[in-house]
Amino acid sequence: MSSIQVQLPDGSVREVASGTTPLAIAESISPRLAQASVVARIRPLQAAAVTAVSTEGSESSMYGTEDPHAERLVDLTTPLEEDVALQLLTERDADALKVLRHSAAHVMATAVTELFPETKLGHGPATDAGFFYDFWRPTPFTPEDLKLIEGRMAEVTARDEKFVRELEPREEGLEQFKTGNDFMKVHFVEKFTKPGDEISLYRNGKFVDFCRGPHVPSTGRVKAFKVMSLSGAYWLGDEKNAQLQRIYGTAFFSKKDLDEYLERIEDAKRRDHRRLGKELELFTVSDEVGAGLPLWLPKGATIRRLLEEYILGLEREMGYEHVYTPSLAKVDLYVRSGHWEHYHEDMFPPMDLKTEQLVLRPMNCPHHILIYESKLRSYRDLPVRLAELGTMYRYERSGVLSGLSRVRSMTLNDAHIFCTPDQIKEEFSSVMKLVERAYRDLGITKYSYRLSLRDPANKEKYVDNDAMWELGERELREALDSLGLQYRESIGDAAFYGPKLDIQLADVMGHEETYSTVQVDFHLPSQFELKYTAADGTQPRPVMIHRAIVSTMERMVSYLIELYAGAFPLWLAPVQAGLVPISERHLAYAKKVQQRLQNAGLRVEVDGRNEKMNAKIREFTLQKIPYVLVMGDKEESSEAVSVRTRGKGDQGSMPLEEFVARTQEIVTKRAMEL
Ligand code: TSB
Ligand code: ZN
Repeated sequence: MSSIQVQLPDGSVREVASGTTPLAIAESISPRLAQASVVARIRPLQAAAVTAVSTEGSESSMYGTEDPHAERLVDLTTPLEEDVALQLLTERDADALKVLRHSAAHVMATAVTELFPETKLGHGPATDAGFFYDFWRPTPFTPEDLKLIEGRMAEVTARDEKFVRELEPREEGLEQFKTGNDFMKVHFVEKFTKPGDEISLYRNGKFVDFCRGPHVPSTGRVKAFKVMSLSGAYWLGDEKNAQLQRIYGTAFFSKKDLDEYLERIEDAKRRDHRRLGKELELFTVSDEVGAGLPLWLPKGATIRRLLEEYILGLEREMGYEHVYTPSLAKVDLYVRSGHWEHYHEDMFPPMDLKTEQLVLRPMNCPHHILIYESKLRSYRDLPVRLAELGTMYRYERSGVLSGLSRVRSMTLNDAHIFCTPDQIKEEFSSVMKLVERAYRDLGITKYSYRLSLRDPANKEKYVDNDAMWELGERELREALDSLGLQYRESIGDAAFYGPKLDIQLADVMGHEETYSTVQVDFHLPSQFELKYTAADGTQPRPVMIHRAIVSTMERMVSYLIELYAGAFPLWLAPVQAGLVPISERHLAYAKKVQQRLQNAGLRVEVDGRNEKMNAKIREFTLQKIPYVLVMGDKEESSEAVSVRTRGKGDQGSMPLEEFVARTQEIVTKRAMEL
């Protein structure tokens, strides 16, 4: 029998008989390792190029034929027949989790076909959050069915059936699927294999599925799982086709991980800004206005106004000049800037007025450029920092719209800094200081830096000028390094005119979006032939820095709603105190207290309804209002209020003036604590 070389991660090489399995090698190292192993990663040793293997839920990676020399995952029971580098993956490996989840999809399909034998199978890949399986069945699954399926899955895992790979001539397999009316499997076999191939099937117990694998050793490994939800989808995404039922599930290696995940989902639901936006009356979206065009309700508008006033104030301190410009312009302006060529897809179509064509602006930069141009600038004027809460419109596709976080009409805390090349670093650094200051005041603590670069191959999306891109990138990197900031890089996320430093915030589920951004641009100054008069009388071109500190009002408010789960710090709370007169005869005193607090700059609501005191307190509490002030005879006679603080409960009576002084201090300091 011939032998092969197996190289282990520590560099050591074992010579074993050809056909030895990763499991056997694991056992020869230690029985504990064999127990702990889930799946193996191999790389043929003569391979020239190494491509990472992914078990992500795309069809092609499930069944597709790929480069035989690439790194790939195999079952622990796959016979090794060539020289390979071998890595045994345990539960700690992210790829192992994906394999587990794909196996969990098979467990689900096993349960479904046992319970509902008429079901036809589609495919069942792992996803970032778990897995799903697509089924066809004449009747819809009910929530009770899902419970049954989950119960049966537990039985399938308790049976601890081995996942066994079987190879079968393609034509035989096809024949069986055709006889069984398995139209989706027939489609997959025909799509991913060719005549003469052997096809790969995985069996556990009586259940068989067309699948490229790999899988965990047995169904018993799928211990911590849950059936999550059901949705409809058309076969191949075409509404003329059969309607499929997609059942989503998730799986983890341990109950603890599963519980943590479920907890996180609950938390995310509780914080979801779309839900809180409704409950707390912050914003609404109306079908009659259109998708992605939110309406700010009075309380949401208050938060937005506070945020706007806050950032305008900071900018004034930092030497920005504020301007106002219209939300539309002639198409020609955007042709000149390059938006028309490179950003067209994100713009609404122009309005044809016969004598001219107007278009809703997707960005504010060209308007600010014209303001820069409106007079001669000398080196002494630079940097010129033009800022605006600029409203802009982007044609985001309907599928990506979400509440306030991704919209079609938005107002950006925008500014364009026109400076000399020498001033880039200092300007960049003061923008970063502004970001840090704003995040501190807003209570944002978790963020990361992303250097967003162009994709040099994509000539459509990015201005074609290598020298310019290299310069912009170098400027940004140097500026980042001089501040000692850690960042990661992302190819293909630059603006069409230049590289950006993006500041990424993640939501509860770990989903990231860009908020603040700083962008170095040599392109627009050149398109508009911008100049300034230098000390020596020459007319060099300024550089532009585009920057947004708190992003769009929409996106930032959506973030703050979720960050605080609607319980805003005092300075941002739309209503800061809810007043509860104990009975009707205390209403006059409550109105007097309201007046006093409003004069002190506080936002206050009185509940003057003829309701029980506790009902009123509950209502204000549900609205997450920071303070509920209760007042009866005792308070009235002593000019006091009885204070209930959000999250802290009943604090007892306090002189009104003391309450005013305390709250004013909290607001001024923008303190998080009440
Ligand atoms: C900073 N011209 C620059 C500006 O000068 C510009 O527009 N940059 S941008 O295209 O990156 O957009 C700025 C910020 O707007 C983004 O970082 C993001 O936080 C926010 N934003 C972008 N698209 C949307 C959207 N559809 N909904 C909500 N906010 C958005
Ligand atoms: Zn800009």
